[in-house]
Amino acid sequence: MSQPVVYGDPISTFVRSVRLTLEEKGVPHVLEPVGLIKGEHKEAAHLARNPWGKMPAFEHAGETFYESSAIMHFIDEAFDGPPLMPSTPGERARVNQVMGIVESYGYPASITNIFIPRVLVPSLGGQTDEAQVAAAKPQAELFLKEIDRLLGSASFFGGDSVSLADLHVLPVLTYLSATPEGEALLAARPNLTAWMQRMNARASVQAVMPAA
Ligand SMILES: N[C@@H](CCC(=O)N[C@@H](CS)C(=O)NCC(=O)O)C(=O)O
Repeated sequence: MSQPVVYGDPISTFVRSVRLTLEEKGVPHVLEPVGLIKGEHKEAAHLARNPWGKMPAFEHAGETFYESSAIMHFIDEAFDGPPLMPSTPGERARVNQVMGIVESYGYPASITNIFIPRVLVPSLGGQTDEAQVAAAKPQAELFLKEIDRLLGSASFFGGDSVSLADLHVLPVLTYLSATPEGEALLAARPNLTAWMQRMNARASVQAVMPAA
């Protein structure tokens, strides 16, 4: 059977989460590049895959999906390899809760309103909107406080082994920690910092996010 295809840019957090999921399951895949900076996700070819003009999109054996959490659950259920969801309803709800937090609160605060204006915009010759960054800091702080609480003293968000929640959080925290704001917020969270180090040592992370 042909390999699953991920459409997107390797720098995108949600593309990274989907690719990390495939790597953790041991599933070889094809990355079909869609340039984020070039705006290729707003062109007709990609809009046909995802009408919202977002990445990733995903294709396997004639089925196509978008929305990273749906894709990640599909991969976990459709392929052999270690399960990436815990076994009890409570633990599963916790993993889904963390994934929802990433999508609804963590990503907008950390990426849209801190990483992009602080790092990406200047790298492209623009100027940081300081008011945008300052306004996002309390939300980023709450994001870290809450996921720190949910992680607690566990090794991973789903318990003893890596879960989809870990794979959704990591790419966002990696970019946030590359900003002075994120670095300061993370310095106050030793459990989360240790979790990041554990994650960064994984072969999947080194394959998908080699600079992490
Ligand atoms: N809820 C979507 C969000 C996808 C998303 O926002 N992707 C970003 C890249 S990390 C994107 O496509 N941004 C381009 C844009 O908003 O124009 C998912 O989980 O797949």
